[in-house]
Amino acid sequence: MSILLYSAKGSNSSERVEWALNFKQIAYDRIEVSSNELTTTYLDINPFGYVPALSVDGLIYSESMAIIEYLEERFPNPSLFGKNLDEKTHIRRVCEYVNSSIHSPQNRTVLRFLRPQLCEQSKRELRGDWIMQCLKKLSSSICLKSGFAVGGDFSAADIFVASIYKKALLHGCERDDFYDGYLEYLLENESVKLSEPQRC
Ligand SMILES: N[C@@H](CCC(=O)N[C@@H](CS)C(=O)NCC(=O)O)C(=O)O
Repeated sequence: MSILLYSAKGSNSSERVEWALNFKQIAYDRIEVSSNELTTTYLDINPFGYVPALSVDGLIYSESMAIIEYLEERFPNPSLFGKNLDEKTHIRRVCEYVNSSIHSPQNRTVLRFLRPQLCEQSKRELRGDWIMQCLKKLSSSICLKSGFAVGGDFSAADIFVASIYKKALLHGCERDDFYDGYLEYLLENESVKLSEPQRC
C-alpha cells in the first residue's frame, strides 16, 4: 500500500493527520508542499488549495477530519474515536469545534481576504487571541473523566485540541495553566508522545 501525506511546514491541519498516522503506526511518505505549489500545481491534488491531502494507492482525500475518519475505518486499531457512540459523538463535537469554529476563522487565507489591512504581526496576534478565547470556552466540557479530552483514552479530540493550543503558543500567546497541564498529561503517555509530530 502506498500512502502519501501532502503537508506543509507549520500546517496545523496536516499535523492532525500526521499524528493520527503515527499513532496508528501506519507507514507513509510525507510530501512537503511549498507556498508557491499550494496555488499552482498542488491544485490538481486538492482544488481547495489546502493541505493536508492524503493519497492512498493513488486515491486522493482531503479535509483532515474526513481523512482521520477514513483512517479510523481502514485501520481501526488503536482507535481514535472512543469506546462507544456517546464518546464518539463527543470526540466529533470537539474536533468539529476546533476545525470549524476555532481554526477556520483564523486561517491565513481567510484573514488575508477579510483583514487585508493588517500587518503579519497583527494577524498573528489576532489568530492567537481567537484560538485562546475559544479554547477557554472549550475547557469546561473536556477532561471530565480523565486527563484526556473525552473518556479515558487518547482520541482524535486530543489531536485537534493539543495541536491548536500549540499553534496559539507559536502565535505568541501566553501559556494557559489548564492547557499546559493537559499537554503534560497527554505526553506522559508513551504512544502519544512517540507519535506527536515534531516539525510543526
Ligand atoms: N478544514 C481544512 C483546513 C485546511 C487548512 O486550513 N489548511 C491550511 C494549513 S493548516 C492551508 O493549507 N493553508 C494554505 C493557505 O492558507 O494558503 C482541513 O481540516 O483540512
